Parts: sequence; structure tokens; C-alpha cells
Amino acid sequence: MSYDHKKIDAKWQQRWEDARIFKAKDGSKKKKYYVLVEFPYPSGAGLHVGHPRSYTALDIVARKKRMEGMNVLFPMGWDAFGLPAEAYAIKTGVHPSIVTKQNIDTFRRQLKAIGFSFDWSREVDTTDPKYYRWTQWMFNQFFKAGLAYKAKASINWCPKDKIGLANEEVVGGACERCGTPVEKRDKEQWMIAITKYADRLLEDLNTVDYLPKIKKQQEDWIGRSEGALIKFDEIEVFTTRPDTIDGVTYVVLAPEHPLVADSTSSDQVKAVQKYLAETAKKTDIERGDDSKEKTGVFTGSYVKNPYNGEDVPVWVADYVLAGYGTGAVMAVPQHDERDHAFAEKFGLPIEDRPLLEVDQAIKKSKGQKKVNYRLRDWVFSRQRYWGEPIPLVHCEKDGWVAVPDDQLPVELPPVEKYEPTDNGESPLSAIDSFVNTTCPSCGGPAKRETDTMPNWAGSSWYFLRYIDPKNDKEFASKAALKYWTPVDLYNGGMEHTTLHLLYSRFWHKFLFDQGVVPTSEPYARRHSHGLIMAEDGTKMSKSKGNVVNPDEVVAEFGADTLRTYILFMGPFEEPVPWSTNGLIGVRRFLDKVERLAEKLGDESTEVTKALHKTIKKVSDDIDGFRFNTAVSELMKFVNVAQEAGSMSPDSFAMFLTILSPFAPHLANELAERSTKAPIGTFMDLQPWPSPDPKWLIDDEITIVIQVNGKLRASLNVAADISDAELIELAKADENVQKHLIGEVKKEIVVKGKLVNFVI
Ligand code: ANZ
Repeated sequence: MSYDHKKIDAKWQQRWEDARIFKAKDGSKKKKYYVLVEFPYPSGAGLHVGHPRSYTALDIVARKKRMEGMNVLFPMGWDAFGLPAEAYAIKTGVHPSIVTKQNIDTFRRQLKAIGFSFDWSREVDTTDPKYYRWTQWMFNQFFKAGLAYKAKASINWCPKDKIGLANEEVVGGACERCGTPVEKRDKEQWMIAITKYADRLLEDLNTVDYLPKIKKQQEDWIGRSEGALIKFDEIEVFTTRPDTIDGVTYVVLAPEHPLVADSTSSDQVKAVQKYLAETAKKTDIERGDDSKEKTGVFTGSYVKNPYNGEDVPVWVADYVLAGYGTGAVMAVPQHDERDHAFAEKFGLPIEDRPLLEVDQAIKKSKGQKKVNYRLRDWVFSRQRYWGEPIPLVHCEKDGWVAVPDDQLPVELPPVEKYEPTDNGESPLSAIDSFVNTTCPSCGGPAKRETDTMPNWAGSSWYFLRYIDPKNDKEFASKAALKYWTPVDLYNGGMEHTTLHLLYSRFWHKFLFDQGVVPTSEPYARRHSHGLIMAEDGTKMSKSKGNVVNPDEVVAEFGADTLRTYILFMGPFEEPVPWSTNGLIGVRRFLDKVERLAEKLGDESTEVTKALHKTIKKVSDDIDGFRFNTAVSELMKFVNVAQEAGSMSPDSFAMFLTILSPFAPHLANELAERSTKAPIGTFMDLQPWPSPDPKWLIDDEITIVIQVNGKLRASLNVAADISDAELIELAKADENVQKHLIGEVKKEIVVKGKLVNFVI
């Protein structure tokens, strides 16, 4: 290794910090570009190499846009409420805010060591009362608009963490955090009516530029189905196939359906009860697993098919879910696979009836059209300490009342114990001085809500706070919002597509309806990165000891090597294994660049051409998120220049400009050394070069020669060759001659591509 990365990294990081060159300007007349990466949870483990994958990619975009003359906002902050800090507090008694602060300091130091061009003056921390004051304010807007409501919900309950989990926090029937099998529990919870926005969340996907797979996941999660509600006597079913109603041979109730008891005949009571006890132990995920054998029990009763008047038996089976549709289905074994499997197993009839005309079938069955969604309302309560207190009080007389704006934030009080209480309530419920308050409406005695918000609250709007982070009158000023929104480019993990991304789109749409943000979509473009795996292709995990620590890579190879390697390692969207050899290869490339700086002088046309082509390719690749091929173009160019033996100082400076987003420390250093730029000149602020078109034209091109459409030869010819000359050359080719037997009927020339002889 030749260059002293430790010295160079530190030198330029200090210069950037002193000159504040990455500060986004408010009130600028320039065109803005807002680049956003998902802010991290500052865990005790520190930064993981997965984090810089997203950050480096968007740092490159941010740097390029800045060099293209835009006013770029590229901020960073901390999504700092969450269980690990709380778990640590439970174990040690140390307040989560203390641990959080230490972790944030570590993350900040680590990020700075990689040389990201964040505007550090806009840092936000979701656990700062000055921040969560606005999260609470926004919750109150939901509440005042009737979108936050308290309801008894059957929630996923983790018996170990004593916490209610949202559906998306249950993985394979177990708690996402601790792996304990999740139970069902009925609990009063604050809910937010995201389902009211289902249609708009779906339709407005047409107005944004997201990767197709991201749109698809959101569509599936929202799960809009058009169908009908049809009554079989008392039992109402939701079906997407009313046209199959003539072939219904039985009806199924979910085990939790309220009509199960009434439908059960006395001789079937025992069997039904036994079945209900068995299914209560299963999770929705197990129940929805179509690969498992179907189970069910006959209730002993029958209902009438409203279309054809036939009596059909009523069964209870757990492949029907209580929380979807009406919790009851009409079963058509002829057309539905699950119904078919069930009918075969229990010897129920399978009728072969023709399909009906949909509208007629609904009409004759006295049904009604209905649109159904898979999306559920958002369970917004957590019975935990380390979250934003829900800013409501309950008064005997006035019911639930929002804490007035001028009394926000409702700050987290100090507690002695951080665990939920034995009956699963938040530890805040044990603090009398917190709980007992007065009603803002009538002044009488009232009690505070002790539930806190889920992690997803603070992250639903953080990008708005970056816009105006110090404002204490509003979450952000109107002018600043107007200038900076929407986010132009947002990158984050695929695992956040259905949670954070959907929640924040919903949250933003609500704020738009309230007239407090100017756009109805928060993010114009959304991209996603693949995971970085361990060398052996498995997931990096602390327990396996295969986690790569960015600090060590930076110390040994330098920040530029880490940055460039992380993008070179593979297509950005795909998972890729870490490779130390790959890392070393990238460092060698940077060393070569340094050696080039020693050989400036004359330049061959070949080098000039290669440079302009590289500029073009790298520009296009950055815009198209093909960072890996951008790096390989830079590498190819360096090889060409090295073989040529020298290049001109101007060309080298140009090369450094396009290298600088990837390897900003080295690029700045070499520019200073080789071009003798005065101190205070930054590569990072040089205009992004455009390739000179005259150098992009190839002198030689390859032309394919066909006979009757079959490839017979390919020729390297001058780019400006005439058609006649080309045909002559083609005919002279030995292999072509062999096949040119008989009369040539037609000679087809496609400029720059091919010649076809038709015989
Ligand atoms: C009769 C039928 C015939 C159906 C057929 C499908 C095919 P999506 O598209 O996902 O909305 N269904 C309704 N509620 C259900 C529940 N709670 N649990 C499990 N299955 C349920 O699916 C709607 C279809 O899924 C409905 O249409 C219903 O079966 C079933 F050839 O009705 B169908």
C-alpha cells in the first residue's frame, strides 16, 4: 500500500467540516435536490457494513448533484426509540437516553470516518423532546380528525416481552425480536385508521417512481379485492367469485366467528369445542399456510344458498381467517383449490356447474358489491417505556381529550423500573404523578394515557424535520416545506417497504389533507439495496462472529477503499457476499490512481477518448444506480492510462472529478498535489464534467455480415465507411463468398450494424 490513507482521510474530513461545504442552503434560488437515506437505529453494536451500502450510494448521487450545480439536502439523524436501549435499561437501570446518546456519538463518529457528505447541522433525534413534541402534535391531529380511536383489538401478544405486536412484527408466528411464539390477546389499543387511505395509497403509486418490486409489495400488502357480500341465511360471506355461487357445496366459518355457537347443533357441541381449543393455539400464519393439511369440523347445521335455494352444510375451519372479509366463505370446490382439498378430505360434494354472469349472480342472490382490503388499521399503542407518550388524558366527563399544543411535549417521566407492569401495562402507569392530571377541557381530575407510540411513529415524518430542524414554532416552516418537498430520492431496505414506507406515505397524505404539507406524496423516487452477506454467503450475525466492522476496514484500507468497494461488489439491488480479496483489489486500483499522478505529461488520443467515454458511462451509471459498473469503468480507464504511460494534467483533473464521489479523500488530495490547487479548493464542488461528443465517436465499428439472415462474418471497418465500400469489403470475405452462391437479389445495409445479402 502506498498512500497514507489515515493522514489523507483525517485531513479532508477536517477541511470539509471546517468549510461546511455540504451544508444545504435555505432560501436559495437554485434548484434543489433532496437525497434521503433511512436513518439508523443507533444500536450498541455500532455501525454495520450494511449501513454504508445505502449511504455510500446516495452520497455519490448527492455529490454528483451538487457538482451539477444543485442545492442538495443530504441529512442524517437517529431513529432512536426502540427496544434494545430499553432492554439494556431493564438490565442495568441506566436510563435509555444515556445509552442512546453514547450510541449516537459512536455512530456519528463512524459515519464521519467514511466521509459522507451529510449536512450535519440538520441532525434529528426522534427521542429528543423537541422532536417528539411534533410527533405528539401530529398524533393529536389524527385524534382530532377522528382517525385515532381506541378499540379492543385481538392483538399479537408476546408473552416474553409483554408487548403487543403489529402483524408485521410477527415473523413465522413468533415475536420478531425474541422468537417467542406469539399469542392472541384482546386489549384496548389506540388504532390509526390507515385503511381509510387504502385506495389513495394504491392509486397514487402511479404518481411516484419506485422500483417495480417495491410498488408490487405495497399493492399486495394493501391487497385490494373486488367482490361481493352475499348472505346464506344469517351467514354473510365475502367472495371474489360470485359467478361460482351455483357450485357452492358448503359454507365455512372462521373458528372465531360470532355465529359459531349459534350454528352448532347440540350433538356437535363437543366436537366443535374441541376443534376451537386446538386452533386457538395456531397463528394466522400457520393457518394461512396452504401446504399444511386442512382441518375442520361440521357444526351440524345447514344454510340456504340464496342463488339456487339448495341447503348446504356449515363447517368451521381454520383456513378461514377471522380478520379478513366477513370471516366466512362460500366454498366452491370445483373452482377453489383450498375448498377442493377440504372437500376431498371431508367427503363433501364437488359440483360441476357452469359459471354465471357476475352482476346477475349478485342480483339474484340479493348480494351487494364490496371492495375488501388486506390492509388493517395500525395498532398504535405499545405498553413500553421507551417511546413517545401518547398525548391524551381521560376525564370522566369529557372522555379522551388531547393535551393542548402549548403543553406539548408530554415528556417521559423518570421511572424506577423500565419493565411493563405485571398485567402488561406500560411502566408509566405506575407513576402516580404522571398519571394524575387535570382535564384540559373542564379542569376536573383526569388520567393520562400511559401507552407509548410504536417505533414507526417518529420515522413517519423525520424527513420533514430535516427541512427545518430548529424551528420551535412549527415542525417546519411553510416556505422551507414548499422549497424542499418532496424528497427527490429515497433509499432503504426492502424490509421496510410494507411498514415504514407505507406508514410514512399514509402519514404524509394525512398531513397534506390537513394543509400542513404541500405534496400528497413524500418521496418522488424510491430505491432499495440488497443486503451485504458474510464471505460464505450467509447473513452476517453477531452470534456467528462474521460481522465486518466498518471501523476496521477504514483503519486498514481507508475510507475510499471501503466506499468504492461497497459499490463495486455487485449490483446495488442484489444481495452480495463480502470479499476481502475484492476489497484489496479496490485498494490496488486506488494505489494505481495515485501513481498516475506522478506521470502527468503528454497524452495520446487513445487516452483522451477513453476518458470521455468513461465520463459518459460513469455519469449514466450513477443516474441509473449501476454503481458497480461505474467503478469498473473507472478501473478500465486507469488501466488504459497506465499502459499509455502518461496523461495530461487537465485530463487527470477531469478524471479526479468523476472519481471524487467514490473516493473523495484521495481525489481531493491528488488534485491538490498534482494541479497545485490553492488550499480551499474542493474537488467536491467542481462542476461535473460533460464528455466532449467529438471523442465519443468510434473510428472503428464492427459490422455483422449475413447471408439470408445467417451470420457469416463480422468485420471491423472505419466508422465513416460508405455503403458501397462496405458491400465490396463484405463480398471479399472468404466465408461470405462461400455462401454467396447464385444471384444476389438484394443487399440490405443497416448503418453501423449489418449487411445482409439475400440470394
Ligand atoms: C368463493 C370462491 C370461488 C372464492 C373461487 C375464490 C375462488 P382475495 O382475492 O384474497 O380477496 N375468502 C374470503 N374471506 C376469507 C377469509 N376470511 N379467509 C380465507 N379465505 C377467504 O380472496 C377472496 C376469496 O378468498 C373469496 O372468494 C373467498 O373464496 C376467500 F373459485 O369465494 B372465494
